[in-house]
Amino acid sequence: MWERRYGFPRPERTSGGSRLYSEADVEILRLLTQALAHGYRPGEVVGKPREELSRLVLAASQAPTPAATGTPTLAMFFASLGRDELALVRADLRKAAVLLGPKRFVVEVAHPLCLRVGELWAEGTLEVRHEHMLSECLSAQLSVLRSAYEDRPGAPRVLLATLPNERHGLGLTMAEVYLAANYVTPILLGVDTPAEQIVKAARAHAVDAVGLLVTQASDLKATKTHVRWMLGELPRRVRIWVGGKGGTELGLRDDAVRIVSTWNEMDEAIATLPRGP
Ligand code: B12
Repeated sequence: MWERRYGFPRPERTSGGSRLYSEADVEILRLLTQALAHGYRPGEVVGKPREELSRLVLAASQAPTPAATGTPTLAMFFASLGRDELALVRADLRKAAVLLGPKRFVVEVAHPLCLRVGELWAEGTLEVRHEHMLSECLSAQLSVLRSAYEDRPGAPRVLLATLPNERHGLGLTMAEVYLAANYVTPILLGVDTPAEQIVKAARAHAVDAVGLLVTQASDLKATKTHVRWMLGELPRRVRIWVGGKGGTELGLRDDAVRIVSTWNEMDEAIATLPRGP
């Protein structure tokens, strides 16, 4: 349709009549996809040169996005939680997910809620039942979001797990949705997994990277030992991404290890993954 309407792309044809796209056109098409995801209409962007599209996509990705009208605030979630009104917490999570979409839901709602519930628990404002209930509600909502994505053949794959004795799993579920929303196939192995099983799973699923979540509750010395061992066992092309506050404290220096402590760093890590034809 774009060929007819905008004169772009103009693929060559094989002898059998199939369209044959140049590398340059594919790159422009990728940029166009990103521009559309930022809300541009095809008529505004198709036909623009590559440099202009790159600039426009970069600017759009850095622009602060206004909160969608009616999105429940963090204070509203904690007020409902404090009153044990779980139906309201669930309903507001659903509402936020619909209004914001999966990626913004993770970045603007799930992640801040996760961090704040930890603080409120530490200062004694919320009780254990509140934090556990919120974690359950968040996990359930994130799973719903994840289930909306089909695994795409040819998409890069990232295995997600925590090492033994690390039971904080919400970060993995957030990473799972974030990756799926970025055209990456996440494979969730789960928490408290022996290093040897992570390596076996990485091989069995032919993943491109292994994402480990390391919180401050992790035994950092043991984690370092496990990661070093895994580096020796994994195929050399497989990178290890380390997320979580503990990850920044590990002090691991290896080209195959990437510390992912912000969503921007997650975007950068995703950009390094191989993309199929
Ligand atoms: C949320 C949370 C919980 C939730 C866990 C819910 C769950 N199912 O995971 C609840 C409230 C239930 C909980 C319980 C406990 N917790 Co807790 N918890 C936290 C908290 C606030 C966040 C941990 C987390 O999930 N981090 C991951 C994400 C959410 O955070 P992030 O690093 O900012 O994420 C960024 C990047 O790392 C990246 N990312 C996120 N996930 C991933 C994953 C991958 C693979 C990658 C690549 C990147 C990535 O994306 C984000 C981009 O900005 C931390 C404090 C903290 N700020 O880290 C305490 C904390 C880790 N918990 C702590 C403790 C002690 C506990 C408990 C033992 C308390 C208790 N006595 O019951 C229990 C045990 C939990 C368990 N099951 O083992 C302590 C650990 C202290 C220590 N040195 O041992 C901490 C540090 C809190 C504190 N200040 O005391 N916890």
